[in-house]
Amino acid sequence: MADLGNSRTISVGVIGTGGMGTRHAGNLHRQTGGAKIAAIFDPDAGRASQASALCGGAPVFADPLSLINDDRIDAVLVASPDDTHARLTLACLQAEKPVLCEKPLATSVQDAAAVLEAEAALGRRLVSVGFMRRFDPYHTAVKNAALSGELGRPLLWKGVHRNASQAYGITGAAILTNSAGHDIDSARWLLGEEVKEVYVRGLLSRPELHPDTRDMLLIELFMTNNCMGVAEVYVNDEYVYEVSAELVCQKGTAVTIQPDRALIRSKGQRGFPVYADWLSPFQDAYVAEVLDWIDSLHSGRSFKGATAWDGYVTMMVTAACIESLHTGALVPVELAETPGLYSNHPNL
Ligand code: ISE
Repeated sequence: MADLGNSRTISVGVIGTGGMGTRHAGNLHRQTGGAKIAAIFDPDAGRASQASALCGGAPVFADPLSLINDDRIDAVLVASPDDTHARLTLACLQAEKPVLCEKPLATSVQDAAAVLEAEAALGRRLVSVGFMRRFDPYHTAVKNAALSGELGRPLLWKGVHRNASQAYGITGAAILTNSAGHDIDSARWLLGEEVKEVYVRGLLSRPELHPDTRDMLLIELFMTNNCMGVAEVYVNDEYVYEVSAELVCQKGTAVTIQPDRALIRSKGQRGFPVYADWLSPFQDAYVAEVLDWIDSLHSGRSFKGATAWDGYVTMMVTAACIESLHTGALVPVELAETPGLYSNHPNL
């Protein structure tokens, strides 16, 4: 792998230019001095060339593997569909290139474990995972309040995660993998503890939806050190994208507030704007995430966000949640000791 720990510009290839990949590409292009978008791939050529135009005309590649293996590319950002993440991340590890992979790291425990093993075999951390709430100023304020010690020991994490709508037919398992992974990561990160048992219940919110859909999920997490988490994940509320996280501690609480920056008075009403998706409310977090990633590549220090271990653990917990949803049972999460490669990470 090229030595990135100097002042030259890091050439980043972006794989996947849907809403998320295009947002990352634009943020990297506009906000980071030390990096440039040097390659784009998307199976939809129109989308790829639109993203390229946004980033100063970065070359569009014909396939993701030639992008990863191109000598001019120093680092890769993967924002393709969920079920391609593990395979593309493995290809980056094989090419010994740093990769920022959107969540989830994988869609099965087996694939997540394969990434972890490949990184362990290299003996250095090249994989970063895009759990962007770790960079969100509202979530980090809650984390800092807990770390200050002023609130006493955290007892309970409470999450709300709502989406306006989902594709017809989406299953509870897919919602747990794609959406609830954020909440699992948020609970681990804010409580500073691992999940040891899960209990999940799900409802179909309307009779006209596919019978296998479970779009209102209640997730209970029982953590190490005798604390707990509970999340409502409701993904068809028809009105808003909304996320919050609260820590209830022995002597106080801390909760994120929605990033509403203006009180709007209009049409006989006074209120706050709400967002249809996650891109605007988490824009600051996405920018902070890519800036930290690029800075970590320049300086050689660790990325402050989630590692392959966090991506793997989230997949382990997700698989337990899917089993609980399907069986109605309390399901244990059997985690091995944190491997040495990840044990010095400041963020669990
Ligand atoms: C997306 O990555 C998110 O950030 C949202 O919170 C989530 O609800 C959505 O399903 C994800 O794809």
